[in-house]
Amino acid sequence: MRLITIPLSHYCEKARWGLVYAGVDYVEEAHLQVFHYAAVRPHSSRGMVPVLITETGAIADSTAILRFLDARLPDACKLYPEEQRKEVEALEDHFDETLGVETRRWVYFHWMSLPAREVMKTAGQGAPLWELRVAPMLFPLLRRFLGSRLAISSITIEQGLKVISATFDEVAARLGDGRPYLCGSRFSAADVAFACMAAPVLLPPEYGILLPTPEAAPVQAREDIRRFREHPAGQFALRLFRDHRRRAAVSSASAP
Ligand SMILES: N[C@@H](CCC(=O)N[C@@H](CS)C(=O)NCC(=O)O)C(=O)O
Repeated sequence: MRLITIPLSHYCEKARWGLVYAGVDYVEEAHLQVFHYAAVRPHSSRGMVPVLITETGAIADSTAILRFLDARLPDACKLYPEEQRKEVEALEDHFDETLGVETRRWVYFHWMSLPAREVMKTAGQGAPLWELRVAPMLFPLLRRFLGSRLAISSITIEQGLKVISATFDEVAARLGDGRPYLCGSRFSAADVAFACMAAPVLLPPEYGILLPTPEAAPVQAREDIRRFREHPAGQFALRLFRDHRRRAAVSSASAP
């Protein structure tokens, strides 16, 4: 299978996580933001990544990809266990549509303030050489386009931080009864979605591309990262990355 990505995207990270978990061999076709349109438009009218190209067709959207992969897994390893399907799906949608939107806006706001060369070191991993050569020249235009596409302003960032904090608090409250995962004793798509959507403000070392360490993040972003990393929900997401990010379903299910 072939996964078309913007490598930095946390929605793409969710699809990568699902592919590894399902034990699927795949190649990643990475593109820089905006350059990705040419690759995905034939498969997704919305022009969004991730898109998974399979033998039977293209699947756009990280949730659709996880559901497709889940159909291949034995019952004991499913990311959408039948008896909890509704709860898992509702949480996954909630994290994708609220937390993910705000953490993405936050990360672009801070990283786009860096020089192109710095941004490219992280965002360009795996992208074609020609895109890496052309992008720095277009950087002021890209910055303006993305700023308007993602509605980035100091007001939206401030409001977004409140949404991120509230979601972290909700997650911490849910885990307050001592359960190891969001829906109880079983690792599910809700955990994958939360960990991935939270990743931009946590910078987990196990992420599918190399992220900067918190010490190397833009100065103004460091206090938020420290705060979210120390939050119980941040600790939970970091644990999910540590314990589950690279593990295939079978070994995960048989783990103690
Ligand atoms: N709900 C979608 C969201 C995907 C999404 O927002 N992808 C972003 C990358 S982070 C994208 O392709 N943006 C390109 C654009 O909006 O032009 C999913 O879960 O896959």
